[in-house]
Amino acid sequence: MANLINGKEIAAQVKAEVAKESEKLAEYGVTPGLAVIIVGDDPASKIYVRNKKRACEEVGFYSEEFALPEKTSQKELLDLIDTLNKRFDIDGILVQLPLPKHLNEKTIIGAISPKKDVDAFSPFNVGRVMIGEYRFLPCTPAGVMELIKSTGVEISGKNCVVIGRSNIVGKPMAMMLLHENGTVTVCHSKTENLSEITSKADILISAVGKAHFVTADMVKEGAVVIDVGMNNDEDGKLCGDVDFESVEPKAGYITPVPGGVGPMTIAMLMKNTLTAAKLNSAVAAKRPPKK
Ligand code: BQF
Repeated sequence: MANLINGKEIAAQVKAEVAKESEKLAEYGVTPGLAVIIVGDDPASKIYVRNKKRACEEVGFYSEEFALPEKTSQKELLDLIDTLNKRFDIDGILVQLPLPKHLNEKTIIGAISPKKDVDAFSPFNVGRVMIGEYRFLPCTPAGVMELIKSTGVEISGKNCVVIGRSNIVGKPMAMMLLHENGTVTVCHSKTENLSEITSKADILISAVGKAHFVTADMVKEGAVVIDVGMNNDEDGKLCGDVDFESVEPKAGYITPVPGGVGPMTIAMLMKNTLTAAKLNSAVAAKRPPKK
């Protein structure tokens, strides 16, 4: 039977550390502030935004939600980001993805000041991750790294297989595992002999978006299995990519869904917002805002 990796508990530990540091900043009159922009009314996005706002409250951050209508224009959104880039009380800016189709995601994300880009999605911060010199790591892969570390399993030299090659999870995940000296393979929808590759993985990370995608035959005995998937099963219940029932007995360590990677994504966002606040308050101290 696998050891269950308790993402909720580890996320609580990360948030407790952030809260402690947030208290220290308060002594200097600094309250980290996060702006969350949501366009339209996708129900899943609304839940994610609520989770982020609640986490801000838990760690003592200021948060401001900008719930914009579906029909918001590119210019309106860019103007809002420009305003937030300049505000001294806002340290982190995040645009909840996906955006409605008439908005250009690349342009909008690129408009966020790199110093406030707490999702680390802008080209500058993406490039920083590539060379291993970053202030912010993208929240989901950063959370996955913490979960792997919690097992005590060494990454160095191990076969690490990532299924999925998105800019948000798969690609940065592979880069971060590589920085930890993993031997990294990235699989995707065109990969041939997928199960042959995955069954050699000491550390297997699935970010596919299909329920029951990873089955026991694809998993090496004793492997660390990290499930990044957020899907609904046949009964509409939240589940990951991993067929938990069959994989769990074979894995060495496994994350559940819910309560695995999801809570860590939120915790790492809090960590990034704290980092941003430290960065931006140092700037503010040098250039106090004009009254
Ligand atoms: C949990 C996300 C896909 C696309 C865009 C806790 C979250 C989820 C699950 C959460 C996610 C997924 C977020 C749990 C934020 C993670 O208890 O298992 C928290 O809020 N997430 C997002 O903002 O955008 C997404 C997944």
